[in-house]
Amino acid sequence: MVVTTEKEKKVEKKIDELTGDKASMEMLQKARTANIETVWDRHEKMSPRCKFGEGGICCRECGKGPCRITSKAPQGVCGADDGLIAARNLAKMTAGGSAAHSDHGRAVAEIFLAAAKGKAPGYQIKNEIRLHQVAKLFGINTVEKTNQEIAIEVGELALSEFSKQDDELTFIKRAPEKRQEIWKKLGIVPRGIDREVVHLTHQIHTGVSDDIEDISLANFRCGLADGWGGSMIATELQDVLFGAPVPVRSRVNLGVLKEDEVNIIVHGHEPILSELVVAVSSEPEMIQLAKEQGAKGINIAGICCTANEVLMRHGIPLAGNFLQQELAIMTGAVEAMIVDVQCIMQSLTAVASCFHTKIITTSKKAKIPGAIHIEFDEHDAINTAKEIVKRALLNFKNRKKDVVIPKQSMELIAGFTHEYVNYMLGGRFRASYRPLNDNVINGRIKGVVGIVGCNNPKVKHDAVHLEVTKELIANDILVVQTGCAAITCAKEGLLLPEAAAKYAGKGLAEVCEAVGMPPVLHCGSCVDNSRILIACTEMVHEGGLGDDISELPVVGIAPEWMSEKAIAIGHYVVASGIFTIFGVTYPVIGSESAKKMVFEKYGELVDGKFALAVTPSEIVNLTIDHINKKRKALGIDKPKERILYDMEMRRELKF
Ligand code: SF4
Ligand code: MSK
Repeated sequence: MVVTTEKEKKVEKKIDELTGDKASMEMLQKARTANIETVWDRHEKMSPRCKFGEGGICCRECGKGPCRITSKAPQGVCGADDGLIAARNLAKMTAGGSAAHSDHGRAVAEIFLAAAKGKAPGYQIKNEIRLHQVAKLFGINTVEKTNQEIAIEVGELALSEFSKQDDELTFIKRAPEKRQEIWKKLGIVPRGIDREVVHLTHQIHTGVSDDIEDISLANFRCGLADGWGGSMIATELQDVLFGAPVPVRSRVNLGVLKEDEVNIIVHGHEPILSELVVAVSSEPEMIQLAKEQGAKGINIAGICCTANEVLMRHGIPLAGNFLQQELAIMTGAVEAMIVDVQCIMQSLTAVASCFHTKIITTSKKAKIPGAIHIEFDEHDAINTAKEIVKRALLNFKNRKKDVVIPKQSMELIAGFTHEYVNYMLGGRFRASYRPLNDNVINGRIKGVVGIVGCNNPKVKHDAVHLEVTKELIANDILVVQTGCAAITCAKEGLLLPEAAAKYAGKGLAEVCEAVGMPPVLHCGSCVDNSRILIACTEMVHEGGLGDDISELPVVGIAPEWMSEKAIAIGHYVVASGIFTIFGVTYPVIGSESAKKMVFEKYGELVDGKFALAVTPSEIVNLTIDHINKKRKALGIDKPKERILYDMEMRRELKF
């Protein structure tokens, strides 16, 4: 158990400076009282941060280093300057983030193919309509083929996307033609995903490319391989295998945990095992076992993006976002936390050791000292899921007395895919983005903003997300969300249709009320940012808002980002032509030339660029300025006067 010493306690910040979420405040107070260290304590101990590391100008690429750039030593031992070092470090983050998302996509493709071949009991193709849609995207001739044959072809082609040596990724052709032309001209159309990650990692190895523009282009190509490749494959195949999400009601925050039931938390990113955990937990045999242990039932809840996945498809409640993973254990009411990959803190086992909670790792890629490892086996996945759930059930009797579950929980509606938005706005028989485009053109909706990404203890938990989101919807900007950002806004009630009347501007509220939708749309997990790319593309194809994504009044924001995956996402979003604002910090701030590259030159290259804005008002101002600029360029900046027809004018209408 890691404890906070008395001396350290003296410098502790007030809890309400660390998080804006009341449930988290209560659990943080419990942690402090019990001297249990959390992410915020460790963050505090890290201060002051190394300026070289923070600015991206520390290089440890080789044994001659580490080299730190100062005015007295403007080059590393090998001659690398600050710009090169920062650009290489940044690209390394994109490579790491792309690898993580894409390996998720690969894991889904592997299980998809095994399921199609009948070699993965427990999995079957749930959505045949989507299967045919995805087959079409891959150019598969489906005539006179069984669904099984089609699924095998889809699975094989999806897996081959990772190893393409020279051919471009299939889903690239989904982008607007003008965008594809830009990518071709710059030579950044991505090839196989594995190849792009390896290429970029090679290019930034010491003594290879010393040209930061050249590195930036490879950085874009690797990011595009993630967004229009690995992540998109994950999203598409998950929708076929597990079913495409449709709006679903559920609840969010630590208050979803139940005192009288066995609480199992699924945490991480890949829904492959959690889908089966959800399925087996409702089996009578399991419920009976729970009752035999003295519990009334089994309650599954989620953290991070595994949570978003099972929420969207099964209505499983969200226990919280990234910074709440330790706090969920602090309730003393969690029998097991089942983790897969990504965003899982090593400290979970230390916190769990103070309670009865079992941390169960399930991926061969993700092990934690002190956790129980029950490896997921696709050939026997149901039994793996049952074994894990049983461990949780048998642990109920070990609960200690200090169970405290915060009361806070909020209702939400999640699961707005770009396909569903079609139906929601256009109606079942006229599915189309026309109403969205029309409302953007007539100014009821000023623009669309994607607010995505993590929490980061460097800024007050949830606070930046909430302030930015509320201010944007008040300014008639429709917000779409994924990841932990979506969980944050769910906790505040922003994912409910009623939020429109309370928080949205008049125009956006009118649209929301007419359609019955929330002003903030939950679009899924981190890999589902690919859904936002397709939604933007649909807006372009629908017409009236320019020929390219870069012409749309849209902005991407990651207000509380922390993961390398955010940098990868940022690069494919920027390369897709979207102005993208990062909060907290940006990892090249120590280098003037690297800053010039990402904050200015990127714009000249791909008509999308990054900006760094830390405070909510800076973020909102930059966003609204950009949207106004785009509206002006499209000639839709002034509200058109409504023309009222008199009888004579009506007679002249020729129908
Ligand atoms: Fe230093 Fe160059 Fe080695 Fe980096 S690659 S550690 S700058 S010598
Ligand atoms: S889970 S990547 S903390 S959004 Fe996708 Fe949240 Fe960021 Fe992980």
